[in-house]
Amino acid sequence: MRAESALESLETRVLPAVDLIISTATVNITGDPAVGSNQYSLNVLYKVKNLGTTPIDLTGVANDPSDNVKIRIYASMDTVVDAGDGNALGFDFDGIDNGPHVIGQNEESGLTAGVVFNARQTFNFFIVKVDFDGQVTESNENNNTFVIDAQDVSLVGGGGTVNVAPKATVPLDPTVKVRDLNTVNFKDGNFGATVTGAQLKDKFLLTQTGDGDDRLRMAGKKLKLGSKTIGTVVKVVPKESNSFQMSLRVEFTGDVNRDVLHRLMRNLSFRPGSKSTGSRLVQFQVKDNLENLSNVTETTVQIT
Ligand SMILES: [Ca+2]
Ligand SMILES: [Ca+2]
Ligand SMILES: [Ca+2]
Ligand SMILES: [Ca+2]
Repeated sequence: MRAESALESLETRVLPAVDLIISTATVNITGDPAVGSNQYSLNVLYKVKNLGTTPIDLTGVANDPSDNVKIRIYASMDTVVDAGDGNALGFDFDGIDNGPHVIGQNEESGLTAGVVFNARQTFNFFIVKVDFDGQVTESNENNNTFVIDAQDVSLVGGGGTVNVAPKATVPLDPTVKVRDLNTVNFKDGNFGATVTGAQLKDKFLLTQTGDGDDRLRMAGKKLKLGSKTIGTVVKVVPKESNSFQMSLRVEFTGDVNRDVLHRLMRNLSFRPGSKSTGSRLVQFQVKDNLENLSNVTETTVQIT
């Protein structure tokens, strides 16, 4: 009898509690901006979990949004939500409001959704926050955020083989694209191309594109857009002492938007010497304005 009453009094001391967290969240790029735009298509996924002992109804009365638990995705320079952090998407998420959606202890509820997002340099992190407006009283109000680092830069391209005759010229990767949600100006970053297994007289060439203020070209050690110098070009020619590795790197010293970077990468060409033979491995890599390095793309050049 004594043991039983002790157990009963222990049970009555366990306070009912709700504790919501974001147990997982991801943001993936599913579509790239059109020329002149910075608008990406994204797929957002999140899951809300109840760590508390009391079940919680996430949507309550059907067709009444006022009692729904809402999730907001903030855009923040740091990993903490504070007053200056805006709503990254311009709207909030909640569950389908067609009646109660109850989650008990350790149960999850979430969604995946396609959204659009304008890349910008005024944030580094997405922060997903459940119950951002305090609809529910929780035993822990300080664990409601989930931080997603949005600083990465990546390249999509490479993988193929391009054929070129000696002394002819071929663009190395005419459809390569850059993805970066928090860099729209690559000033202070760079672009590098490396050719392994080069031979004497192999060369890089940049095909000139655009007219007037939009004309992009290499002039000696300068990358020029119209009359403005926007980059410094460092070329290494193939020779025995560097194991016949040739490279080209452009350090961006002026404004370089996504479209200009694309024109640079897509119009960078390779010209083998008149006696060149064999194949070359070509690698591209980009560094963004925050020193983040992209993946390395690889293309093969076959001299035919
Ligand atoms: Ca919580
Ligand atoms: Ca509701
Ligand atoms: Ca912040
Ligand atoms: Ca970036």
